[in-house]
Amino acid sequence: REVYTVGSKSFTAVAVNTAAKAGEWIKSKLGSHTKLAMKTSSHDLVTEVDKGSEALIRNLIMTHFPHHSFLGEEGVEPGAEASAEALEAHRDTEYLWIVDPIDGTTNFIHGFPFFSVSIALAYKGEPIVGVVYDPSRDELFVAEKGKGAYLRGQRIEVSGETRLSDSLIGTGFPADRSALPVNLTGLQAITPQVRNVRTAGSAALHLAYVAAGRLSGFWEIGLNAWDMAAGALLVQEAGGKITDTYGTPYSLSVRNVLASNGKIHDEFRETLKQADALGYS
Ligand code: 2AM
Ligand code: CA
Ligand code: CA
Ligand code: CA
Repeated sequence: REVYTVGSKSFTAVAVNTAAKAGEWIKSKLGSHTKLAMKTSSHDLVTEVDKGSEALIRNLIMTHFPHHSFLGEEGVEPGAEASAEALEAHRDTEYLWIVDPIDGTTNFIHGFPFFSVSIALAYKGEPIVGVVYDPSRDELFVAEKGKGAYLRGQRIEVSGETRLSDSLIGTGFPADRSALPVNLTGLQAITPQVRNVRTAGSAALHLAYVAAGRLSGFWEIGLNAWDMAAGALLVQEAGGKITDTYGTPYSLSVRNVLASNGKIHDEFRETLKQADALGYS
């Protein structure tokens, strides 16, 4: 792959090449990750591979676009306040790259092959390019604002279910244990109403699966901008809907997310709402 050509590459080409390169590198480190450090708890881990992947991505992107800004998970202190501050610091930034160098670190550490690299470019706070790469399956999901969402050169679309009872729904269990009860309450309300629930451990990949019609919908509480920026554009460009759990349209500052094929969105949200499981403050 041509990765080092400077000057003439489109934003999307750089995002795609960079995600592919980082993903290959991550995959090569599977099973031999080095230092394991706890960020906030034993539920929240980071490896040298997360940091190495972020450095690789940052270097490639900044080589191509030195005047752009960069926001990566591993460059921000853990916790909701630091995340909000980091985002706020970029409020007036025109071009901001938002990167999760490994989404699904827990899976990566355990060798469970469901993790991804998520790279988005936002222009004035709105994602215009989104790439989610799954190196275990060599699946690269890419979306460009107004131009659709693609996998292996084919356009992808959200699924067709119109009722929750026919839906396959994804969710994730928050690492922040204080947010866990509300997620479990939501799970208790949703599970009996849907075909089944999957929780595979990468929010970015779950969103890509909603875009590709493999999941009918997805919700999760307490996420950060880098988990969702690329996946949100994928969902939108694949004809789906993404809001926060309260129904407010998606923005970079959303933390409690609800994404769907659009057709089940209201029923999905209403079910969580009736269980008082929309979020926590
Ligand atoms: P990560 O693997 O990049 O950390 C799984 O439910 C999702 O939660 C993943 O996207 C995971 O991203 C994210 N996640 C893990 N720890 C988190 C934390 N402390 N706060 C918020 N999100 C977290
Ligand atoms: Ca993390
Ligand atoms: Ca993440
Ligand atoms: Ca991560």
